Amino acid sequence: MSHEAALPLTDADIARYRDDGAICIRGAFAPDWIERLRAAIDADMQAPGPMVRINTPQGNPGLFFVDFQLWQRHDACRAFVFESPAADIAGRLMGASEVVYYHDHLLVKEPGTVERTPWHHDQPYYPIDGRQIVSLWLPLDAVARDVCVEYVRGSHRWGRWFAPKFFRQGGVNLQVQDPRFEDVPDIDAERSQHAFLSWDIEPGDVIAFHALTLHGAPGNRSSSRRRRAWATRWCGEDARYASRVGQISPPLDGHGLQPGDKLACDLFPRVRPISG
Ligand SMILES: O=C(O)CCC(=O)C(=O)O
Repeated sequence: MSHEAALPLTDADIARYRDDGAICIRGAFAPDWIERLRAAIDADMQAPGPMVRINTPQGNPGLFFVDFQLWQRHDACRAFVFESPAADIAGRLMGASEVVYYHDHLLVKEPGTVERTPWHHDQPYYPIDGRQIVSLWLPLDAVARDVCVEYVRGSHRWGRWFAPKFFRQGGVNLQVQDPRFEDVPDIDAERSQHAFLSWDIEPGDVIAFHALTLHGAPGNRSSSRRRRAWATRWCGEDARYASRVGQISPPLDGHGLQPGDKLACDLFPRVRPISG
């Protein structure tokens, strides 16, 4: 049986992803994946990677912990990239015949964390042009809707690119420049003008969203429930390396790509179809 035959995705899901820019796929990953990834994430928090970021100022309750590239350090994360249904889900949503793994991003909000994830969309952080870029936001804990990431429905089709900012507020900012960039609108002030998507979500479910879909997240008001989420980023064959002026995030380099190149390389492995 091919991976695709077993996918928990219908044509209606794919059409909704294209229209709305974010969907929740229920029961996409078996409990064994969740157990293995939880262990890897907890190990990573004990011994983080070189790009770790703490977004909670000292003295504030909780912890908003961010790290990257777990697939390079943890066997379970690497296995998820190459062996789980994730690559096939990403490929079908993008309508892609090739799937390249771009990077991963761990976002943990411990109980009591007050820091919001600011409104943003992801593609302006990346040196990538093209439409085939999807993220899979995988919670490793049950997440209530009032803690879940919120998505502005259809914003990936606005044709707008917003300047990227670090999630930690009040510090230095990312200085990526591009003539397309404008400031992120005050989405909270204009809530009545938009439709929002967010879900009560269980481990095994996953949210898939387009790299231009605006999103943000509240803190974690729960006094007892962790909010561990691991987001993996996937590209299709239309994605091309692009030069950017300033600092991209995450700062992944050493790939040797030139503007216009397809992404597949050692740092961004092609996972479907398997090369070599
Ligand atoms: O987990 C969060 O708080 C935000 C997630 C996010 O911004 C992302 O996955 O791009």
